[in-house]
Amino acid sequence: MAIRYELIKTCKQSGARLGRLHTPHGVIETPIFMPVGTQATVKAMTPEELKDMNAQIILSNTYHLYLRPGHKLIEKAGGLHKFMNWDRPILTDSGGFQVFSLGPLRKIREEGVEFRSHLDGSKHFISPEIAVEIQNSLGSDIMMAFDECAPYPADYDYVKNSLERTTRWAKRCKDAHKNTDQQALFGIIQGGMYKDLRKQSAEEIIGLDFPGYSVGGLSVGEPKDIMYDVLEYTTPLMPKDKPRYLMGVGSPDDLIEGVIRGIDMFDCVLPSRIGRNGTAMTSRGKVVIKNASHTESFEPLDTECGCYTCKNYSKAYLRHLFKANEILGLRLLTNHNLHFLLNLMEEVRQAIREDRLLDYRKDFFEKYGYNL
Ligand code: PRF
Ligand code: ZN
Repeated sequence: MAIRYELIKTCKQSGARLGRLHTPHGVIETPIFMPVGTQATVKAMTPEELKDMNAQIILSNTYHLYLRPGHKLIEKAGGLHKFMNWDRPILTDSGGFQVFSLGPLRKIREEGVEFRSHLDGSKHFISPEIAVEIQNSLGSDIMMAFDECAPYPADYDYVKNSLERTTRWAKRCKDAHKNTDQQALFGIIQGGMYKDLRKQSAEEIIGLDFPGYSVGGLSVGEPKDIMYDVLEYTTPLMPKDKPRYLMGVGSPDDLIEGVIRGIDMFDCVLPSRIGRNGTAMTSRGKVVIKNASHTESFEPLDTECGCYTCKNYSKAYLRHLFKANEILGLRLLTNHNLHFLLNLMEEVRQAIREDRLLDYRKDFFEKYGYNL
């Protein structure tokens, strides 16, 4: 077995889980946020900078690396860890979600998905077997099954067909995956916003016995209260002795609400993407750095933050960098936002240790507000 999940304790106040995930590239403390490095780089950050902010695991994408530079090239380079100079754990998403985001550029068949590259329009085909083969070449610690993420809204029959195909594909992924000692393959639960379909998917996927499970198909445009409700229904159906991953979720409020509902792992492009656009997440809500109100603010982005950016630079300077289109500005905001979310998860872990996560949530929202 490539990975082992150790449940250390559950928070007496909230039921949230504190754990450790042992992987071939080291131990991850959970709950954890995973910065996204779609193209074998967390945009604008070096691996040293990621380590300085205590990133324990990053996520990368099968679809993008298959198209460019090609998984065979990365295999030749000695695998994704070596290629990108990152020696801590890596999780790769299967490409399912990315291919389905292509809209009219793709065609779903039982065998797999035919699509055109977003780069040059060339024709490609990814099946469950091919998604596994690509991720085997990349050498990620955790691989994801090839699934279909139904859009929101979608009608009942569509979601039912789609989750049943996702189960058949999950089985094919499992059969195609051979080196289970070095790489763990996670199953993905779908079922849209329909509880009985979530139950069906959970039972089918868990029945296939994967070393970890994710909840897919959420945070696809539905209102937050629906997402929390579906999540709250789904996590109790999942085994307690395996890690649980909520895919594509990463706003501060969703991380806290997800952990309270029993989730251990999260990933999202949000902190890095909005950072490059000049928006910072802070303990007092979001800061849009180009706003005129920051022109003469010689304070850091967040007086409570210990990141490199906040220790060394003022909002006035960061605003200047963004107004002048200087590349350092987006590096500094990316660094701050990722540090902010990683630190938030460290605080969440500490609150679980001390059985006070509901108190922590209350304090957090009182300061932070609900503006992201
Ligand atoms: N499936 C996969 N990747 C994903 C998702 C999914 O449903 C989501 C949904 N939020 C994000 N990333 N394979
Ligand atoms: Zn900071």
